[in-house]
Amino acid sequence: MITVTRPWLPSRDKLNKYIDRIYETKQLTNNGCLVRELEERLAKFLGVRHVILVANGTSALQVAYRALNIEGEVITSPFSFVATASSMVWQNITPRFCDIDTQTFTLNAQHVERKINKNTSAIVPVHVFGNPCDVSELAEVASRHNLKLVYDASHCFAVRYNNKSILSYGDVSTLSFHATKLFHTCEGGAIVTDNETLAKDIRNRINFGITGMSQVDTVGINAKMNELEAAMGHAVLDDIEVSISSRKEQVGMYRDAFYDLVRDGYMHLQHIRTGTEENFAYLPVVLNSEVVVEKLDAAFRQNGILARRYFHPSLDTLAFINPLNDQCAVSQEIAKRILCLPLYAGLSSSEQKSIISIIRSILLSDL
Ligand code: T4K
Repeated sequence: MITVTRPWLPSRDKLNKYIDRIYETKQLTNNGCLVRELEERLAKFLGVRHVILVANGTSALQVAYRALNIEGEVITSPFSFVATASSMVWQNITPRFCDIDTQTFTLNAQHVERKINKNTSAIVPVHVFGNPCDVSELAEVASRHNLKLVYDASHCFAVRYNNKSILSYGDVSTLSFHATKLFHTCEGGAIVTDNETLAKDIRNRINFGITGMSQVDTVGINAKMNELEAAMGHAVLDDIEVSISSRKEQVGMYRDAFYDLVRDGYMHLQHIRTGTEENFAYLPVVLNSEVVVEKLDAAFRQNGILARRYFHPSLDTLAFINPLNDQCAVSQEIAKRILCLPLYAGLSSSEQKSIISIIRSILLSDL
């Protein structure tokens, strides 16, 4: 089976080198040395000030909302994985969905301002598939209305924008290090911020609010990463350049192969914002109708290929996370017509050629 992604698996020798440390220290969790060292390595590699490792990308969002006192209504994107919005509802925050841009698939910053009311406390845009949002416009809107700005940057490991890490925009950015991500720790995530006081508060909150042997200062939760996950993170980080460059080659091959299909209007690709250094984590294609998507998906399955309809359905169509019934026509339309293609180190060029040939035969036969 060719699946949409496959986790990067470092060599057993490399992983064992880190796991040996756990056997030496006998520290399995609670801020052990592998977690601390991984935080330092990641901060350096990503070019950011504070990286706080957590249990997963969803808890990264939840802790960030809590630490920033986010409540009431939050403006966010309907074109994302469900965790972006369900993490809000879980904390009694009401998501207000604002539509996306047809080309970049990120929040349409001009529409955001219209959704702001007296109950709004934050904006949570998503750099979807690693494509940067309109960060300067969003920063202006947030500052004009005194709102917190939290980027769901789950797809953005190693993405840079205008010569700096995309994670350095906003009050906080969150990452997912799930097994399906470019950089992973099996399960895991991180909260990234430049603000020292906030970083300290977040560190306390992910460990039950405990600040000393007999001291608990605030409401916290258990959102810690453990040492085994950190060991995997170290080993994956050792190989990250290889993993990115192999994806870069594959994305190049897809883009070249789709040149005429895009030119002749059979599909369109996400417009990557100028000034972006990409991480090649996803390769979404937008087809002309849901019928074509279903046809292609069926042809793929017949050939043992499992592409994925990320992100379908559009989150504004889910009543349990959209109590105020916001409607986002662009997101609904893109969600129906999008398909993410297989992309991972280890996908062979002959496998990629057969994926491309199936796409061409379905799209060109659909005249
Ligand atoms: N915000 C955004 C924007 C996100 O995209 C996500 C997560 C989050 C927040 C929340 O972060 P976390 O709390 O998850 O850290 C996957 C992931 O579970 C999820 O992390 C990710 N986004 C989302 C986009 O994709 P599924 O249900 O599509 O995964 P699954 O299990 O179907 O895996 C896809 C393919 O990957 C499989 O067909 C085979 C392959 N695979 C998967 C796993 C887990 C493997 O080969 N090995 C594996 O261990 O959600």
